[in-house]
Amino acid sequence: MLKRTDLRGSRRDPRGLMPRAQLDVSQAVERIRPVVEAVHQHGFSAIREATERFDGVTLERLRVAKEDIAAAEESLEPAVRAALLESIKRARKVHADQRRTDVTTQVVDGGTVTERWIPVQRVGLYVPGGLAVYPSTVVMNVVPAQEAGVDALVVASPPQKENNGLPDARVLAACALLGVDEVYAVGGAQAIAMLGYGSDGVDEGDRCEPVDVITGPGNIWVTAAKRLLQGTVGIDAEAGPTEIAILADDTADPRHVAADLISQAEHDPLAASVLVTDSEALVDAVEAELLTMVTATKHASRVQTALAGDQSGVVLVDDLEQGLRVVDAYAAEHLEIQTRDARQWAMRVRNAGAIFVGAWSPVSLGDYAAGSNHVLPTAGCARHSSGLSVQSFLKGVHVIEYDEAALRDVAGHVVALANAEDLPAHGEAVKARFER
Ligand code: HSO
Ligand code: ZN
Repeated sequence: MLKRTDLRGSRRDPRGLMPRAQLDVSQAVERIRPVVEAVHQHGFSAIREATERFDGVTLERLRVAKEDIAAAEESLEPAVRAALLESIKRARKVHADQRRTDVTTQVVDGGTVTERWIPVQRVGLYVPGGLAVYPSTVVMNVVPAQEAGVDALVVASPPQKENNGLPDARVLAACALLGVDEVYAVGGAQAIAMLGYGSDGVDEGDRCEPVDVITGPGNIWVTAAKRLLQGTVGIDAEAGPTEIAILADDTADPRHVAADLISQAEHDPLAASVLVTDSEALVDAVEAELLTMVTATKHASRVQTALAGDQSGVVLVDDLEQGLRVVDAYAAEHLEIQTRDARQWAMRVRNAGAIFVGAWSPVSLGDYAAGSNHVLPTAGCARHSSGLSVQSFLKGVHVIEYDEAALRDVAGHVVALANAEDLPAHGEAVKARFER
């Protein structure tokens, strides 16, 4: 079911040889541009029209009433509540440790530079709701923003026909458990535009003020809209269709490997599941497991499409050294290491959104309850970007304070550089302080 790419004996750079989705966000940007522009110009009426067209829901208001959020929390199944609370607790523990402290550097006597970490003021968190609904994503977005000290948190999530045009009840309940009460029943590109530009609503209480940063995963249209809004607002790394890569040797359990490949394929027909191994025997065993497991799984057709797609496959390598080069070139959103000495291999990986070490750390654990964040860079963006964290909601600001003697001391250098750049007024600004 998985396409095989045999890189054994190949000395070529593996980057272009890996299975990867052909989806092109820049084309999607052109498709959603009219929606985003309409929301920018016309606000509520454009959001309403787009929601009718894409979600088949007629919006009466943008904002979800507080009573509806509270009711969703009350109706939450006890086991799901307990799981969400545990997930929140673990995520808080990890993200609290990511808080930054301001650092003051004494550059010279009388001259300091302090780096202050200041939270952004208002953040919009997008929670998808297409093929699946994602209360866990509420946790993964809200917890780091709260730990960063963000003042205002807003959630947008698509309206569900089955929930009277409200976002999914479990998403609303997760908001309630986290103390978030500004929630909009808007999804897709129109939600990103609403968060970025703000929008009027049916009345004053229904307005959405623009945010400073938008985070959260989404489908290609959401990702495209975030790319379009970047600059107007800050965004986190682009998180598109999910990916799992597994680096495995002959010690890996084929059932675990197959189950984990299926677990992320379940998200989306465009999801990518990639196995990188030096063991042909493992590949055969995994294929055999997939045959029975895929037919038995609930979302079999979605999983089948994802596994058979060009973005998924098996990559055969000579040894784990080559395997390491391959997974680094691929830069997966999630990378599992199921090998001998797994931790040692994991410590040598450079490019991955998150790394899951050994037999007992599957990606599903990280999706829900490891304490780590599951909003991670996809499509190779792990080469340059990090997953969501407290840092995503902080800005570092330098505060410079020199006294007279310290400025006098360095004045000659400032004047010399100013003259070298033919910007003499820069130098004058320093000299003026010492001439009388
Ligand atoms: N694997 C997804 C996150 C998720 N999985 C949410 C289940 N629910 C992207 O990291
Ligand atoms: Zn997942």
